[in-house]
Order: sequence, then C-alpha cells, then structure tokens
Amino acid sequence: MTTGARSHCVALSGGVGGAKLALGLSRLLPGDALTVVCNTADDFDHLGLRICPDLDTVMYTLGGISNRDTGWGQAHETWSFLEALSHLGGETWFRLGDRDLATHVERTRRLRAGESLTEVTTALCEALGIAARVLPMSDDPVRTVVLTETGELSFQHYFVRDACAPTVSGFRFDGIDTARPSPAFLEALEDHDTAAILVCPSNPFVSVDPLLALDGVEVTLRRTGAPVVAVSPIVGGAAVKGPAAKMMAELGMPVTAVGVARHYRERDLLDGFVIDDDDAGQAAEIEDLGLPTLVTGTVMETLADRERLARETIDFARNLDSRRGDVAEAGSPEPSA
Ligand code: FO1
Repeated sequence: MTTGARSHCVALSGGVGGAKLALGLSRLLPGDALTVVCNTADDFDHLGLRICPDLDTVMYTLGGISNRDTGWGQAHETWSFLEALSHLGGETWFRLGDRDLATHVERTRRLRAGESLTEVTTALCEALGIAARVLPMSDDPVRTVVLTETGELSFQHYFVRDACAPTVSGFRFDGIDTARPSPAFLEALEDHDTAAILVCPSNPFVSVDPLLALDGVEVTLRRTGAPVVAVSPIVGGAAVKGPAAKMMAELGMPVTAVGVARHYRERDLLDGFVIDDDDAGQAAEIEDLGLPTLVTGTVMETLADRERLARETIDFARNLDSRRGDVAEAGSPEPSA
C-alpha cells in the first residue's frame, strides 16, 4: 500500500475461509490499516460460556495460534477439561480444548462485568499481540437458525452436533431486527481512508449474510466511496471448506461461482468479484452481471497463497472505479503490478 492514497482495508469475514484471507491481508498491511469484521451469528451460550467461533478463528489465525488441521480452536491443544466433563456426564459434542476454554472463560467474565463484545474482543486481541483491528459485526445478539426438513436448529446444533446432515430449506437470523452494527463497523465502512472493502471467501448464507442484514450495512456499502470486492468461496463447483456447496444445492441454487456472484449482485453490493482459475470459464457470465472479475488462484494452502491473494485482491479493488461515492482522489491508485 502506498502512503498518501487511501490505505485502510476492511475485510468482512466468517470463519476459516475469511481468516485465511485476513491473515494474508495482515501480512501486507500495517496493524491499524486492517479491520476485520466478524460474523457473530454463529455465537451461542454453551456450558454457561459465551462461544464466538468466527471471532476466535480470526483472532487465533491472526495471533498465529490457530489449529490448522481443524480450522477452529487452538494449536497444541490438550483436552483434560473435556475428559473431566465427560466423566461428570456433561455435554461434550462441542469440543472445547483447554487453551480454547481460557478464551471462553475470560470473554464470559468480561461480558458479565458489563463490557461490550467489541471491548472484549479488543482486549483479547491486545493480549494475543494482534495488530489488526478485529471487530464483532454487532454488540447485540444475532443467532442463525437453520430451517431444515426436520425443523429448526440452532447453528451449532446443525453444524457440529448434526454435522450439517439435515437438508436446509432456509435461514433466520434471530435478533437481526433489533441488533445494531457495532459502531466501529459502520465507521470503518464509511472511513474516507478505506481503500477497499473485501467480502472474504466465507459461506454467503450463514457467515456473510448476517453481516449484510444488519441495519444500515447494505445502504452504507452502496454509498461508500471504497470499492467492494467479494472472493468466491465456491471453487470448481465445491466449497473449499464447510457446507456452503451443500446449502446452495439444497436451496436450489447453482453451486457455482456465478451462483455466488448472483447472490450478492441481486442486492447491488459489489464493484468486483474474484474467482479461481478453475472457474475461468464463468468470468464472462459474471462480467455480464456488471461485475468486473479477477481470475486467479483463490485456494489458499500456503502463507504465500494467502499473501498473494490478498495483494491481488487489493490491487484489483483499487483499480476499480467504485460506482459509488466520490470520484477517485487526485492521487489515483498506481496501476496494479
Ligand atoms: N466445529 C466442529 O465441527 N466440531 C467441534 O467440536 C467444534 C468446536 C469448536 C470450539 C470452539 C470454536 O470456536 C469453534 C468450534 N467449532 C467446532 C467450529 C465452529 O462450529 C465453526 O467454526 C463455526 O461456527 C462455523 O464457522
């Protein structure tokens, strides 16, 4: 990022996919130049503790302590707590490692002491030495309810206890009508210094849609001067991780990058879209939706992949003439590499 021109980047993220791109972005951007806004509709109260999976996946990833194998929880984990809980007949379907447990205990303590989820997250990130700003999408409770053929399920019951097996017919975000975007979330979107707003390759329905459904977010995204670019979570007709592809199929949507592009396009939110080389054949159809499309490698296996995709996505965004907001500054962005 060159100085002078707008230098801040805002990433909208769910769990694993979003955290990978956020890590790439954090390697490119100095600390306060990156804000990661996380979905909190997966959050739930379990064993008397507030669990915030997407916040924790992003925090642990940026803090370098994430469990790369599972995509959630911490590395070098031990399971004494869960073992002891099992002996007491406690619920062990949601696996809480000993290190991870400390996060839930400290977060719950702070929340009970009256801190907002934003304040708690800021304190935890500081303790973990994370330079980027990590924010919950809201300080108010929003809870995804998964509508299935066998009835309604809380998100974690659907995702973990039932292993995403039930057929999905829809989603509901309980609390969305009264929840407000966290103050710093809207400020980041409207910040004149924001050069790009990136919708990370997270599940469009249960990770990104709750963020977008919060009052004021979509209208702010349309109004902001910063280009909004989404990275497709679907590559080659499959989700890189998680149930997005299965959900799309069950909702009768084409399980394609185009399908995801349409999902966002119909609400006029994006200035550009990033798809994988595997799906290059769909670029023309996405461009026909009015979405300039970058075709590149979007599957992030290595740290170098994460950094490259972050750099390419930012350069792509900066070179888009955002359809909204003020005309590009006098110091218009340098041509992308
Ligand atoms: N996902 C699982 O599939 N099984 C688990 O036992 C599990 C435990 C867990 C503990 C803490 C945490 O922050 C996340 C955990 N997850 C687990 C992942 C979680 O359900 C998902 O990360 C999100 O809700 C979806 O993005």
